[in-house]
Amino acid sequence: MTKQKLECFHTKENPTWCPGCGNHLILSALKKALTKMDLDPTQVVVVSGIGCSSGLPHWIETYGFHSIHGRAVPVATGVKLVNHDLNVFVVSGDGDGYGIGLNHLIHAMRRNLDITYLGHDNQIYGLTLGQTSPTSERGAKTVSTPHGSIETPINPLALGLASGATFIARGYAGKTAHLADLIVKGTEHKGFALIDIFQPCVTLNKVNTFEFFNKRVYELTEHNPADFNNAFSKSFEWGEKIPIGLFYQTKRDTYSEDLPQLKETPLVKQKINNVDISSVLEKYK
Ligand SMILES: Cc1ncc(C[n+]2csc(CCOP(=O)(O)OP(=O)(O)O)c2C)c(N)n1
Ligand code: SF4
Repeated sequence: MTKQKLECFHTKENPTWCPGCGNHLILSALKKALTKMDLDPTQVVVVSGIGCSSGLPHWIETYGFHSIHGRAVPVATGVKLVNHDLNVFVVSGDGDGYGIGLNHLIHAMRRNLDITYLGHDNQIYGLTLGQTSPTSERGAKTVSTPHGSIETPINPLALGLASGATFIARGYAGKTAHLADLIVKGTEHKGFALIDIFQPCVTLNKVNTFEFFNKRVYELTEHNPADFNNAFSKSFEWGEKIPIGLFYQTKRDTYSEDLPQLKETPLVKQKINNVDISSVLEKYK
């Protein structure tokens, strides 16, 4: 196989995201990561839900599935179970994945499905023009909470730790090389990789901007990702300094490894010639 070039992943169409949106940088980081891993586009599937961020599969030359609101994880689960040789990515916004789709995310993490989850976290509903989302800060003034949100935001990293994800990281769209590196590590990890990504929405979120994050984010260096308790307390560090990087990584059998029917061979490669389905077909005649 010839080495993949970044251009292999470019589409003829350009993204319709607002100029300067953090999504452009995440797309670029994902393409860089796939190139770095020398993955063939036909071995990659990107599944999304609904939202600005969820348009991403249209703008990367791999297989893709733009599903419905909050349901990217069930679709990705189906793809992975049918052919676990594929590299499956989920792209989901904070409203899509941490709101309407949250139950699916929790169950995929505890099952340790071998999927890489990119949470485009802009702390607001972008596509529907600026409502408060599950990760909006307390006090956030938006079109749906003009007097300030009275809800405590979800902490995606702590949630991932509590739910059994085996790779938990946080990236920032403004640090594209660092993010690409996290995506490589998450993809190479066997098991559920949750990567929450700060993705400034330049049009609707005037608080959590590139300037806001540039001032605050720092890369975790002196941190042992095997230490669950430390990862948990680090995940709550939020204020003048906000950590990004790999918080936690552990090893556990994946869902496909524990399922005897899938352990040896992906479903699509199994011989089904000797299975008689004529009685089933008969029913639907
Ligand atoms: C069942 C259903 N409910 C509500 C909507 C409307 N809707 C579309 S996208 C969205 C939220 C998008 O926010 P987020 O997931 O944060 O993505 P972003 O646009 O910020 O990338 C909502 C509420 C819908 N499409 N379907
Ligand atoms: S509304 Fe926000 S999230 Fe949506 S494309 Fe524009 S900048 Fe990006």
